[in-house]
Amino acid sequence: AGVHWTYIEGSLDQIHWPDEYPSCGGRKQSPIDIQRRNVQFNPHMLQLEMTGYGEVKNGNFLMINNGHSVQINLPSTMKITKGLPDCYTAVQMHLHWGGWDLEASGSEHTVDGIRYMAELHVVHYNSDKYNSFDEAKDKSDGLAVLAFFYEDGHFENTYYSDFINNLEKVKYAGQTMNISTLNVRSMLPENLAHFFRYEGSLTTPPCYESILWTVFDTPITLSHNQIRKLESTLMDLENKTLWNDYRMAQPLNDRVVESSFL
Ligand code: B30
Ligand code: ZN
Repeated sequence: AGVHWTYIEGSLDQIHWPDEYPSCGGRKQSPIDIQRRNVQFNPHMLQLEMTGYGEVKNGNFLMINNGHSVQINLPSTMKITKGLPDCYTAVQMHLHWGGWDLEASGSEHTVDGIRYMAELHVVHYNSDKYNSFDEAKDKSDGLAVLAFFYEDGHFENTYYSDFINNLEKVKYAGQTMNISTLNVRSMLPENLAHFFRYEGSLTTPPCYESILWTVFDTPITLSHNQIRKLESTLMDLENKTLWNDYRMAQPLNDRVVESSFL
């Protein structure tokens, strides 16, 4: 108690999360390694319908360095209305990444053991069944997260320019800033048809097993410089560079990963 959890260093690193947070030792934990040869094609899984993901102007969206990631709080007008068992309302999005001095990748999910450069999580709660994220976060049908991989390419992704430039303004843990214009759809891959689905957990303590995960196969491309800027700008709770904020793959146990494509 009193000790904040960490990823690698410190007395409450990810190996020891279950000591303080029992759910972290559960049988439906995230992330996982997705093995393509073992996924089950489900032709009934349709592409998600998302409303309110386009450009929002004159908003007031908080961007936060919370010491273990950079997060943008999302407007409740962003919803997933089809393609999941219920309707889900967006809460926040954040990223997980590697470290620039090691040229290390930092996605949480891996595919056939391959770790991507970074990973975006768009977090939603089940607004058909619950009144808030807090009420939903520990319920088995409470949350849905959309996960997207980043790879590095030759061209700058101009839809990420504002986000990357703003990182400097939330350099230190606890710093926040307001964003007035946001277009989440433009920050996602064009093709949203190919995805994996499975039942898992929050990838950080308290690791509640409450997330229906949708992991998209098509990555988002950022330039090498943009990824480097993400990996090197922010500082953590101890004023060290905030990097390698990913959890290792967890056992699949008796779960099945479904895919929307063959
Ligand atoms: S994830 O998408 O599975 N990585 C939370 C939401 C999504 C994921 C992980 C965790 C979450 O809401 N955690 C509880 C809230 N946090 C505060 C916060 O906003 O960022 C409490 C905390 O860790 O101690 Cu950090
Ligand atoms: Zn996450």
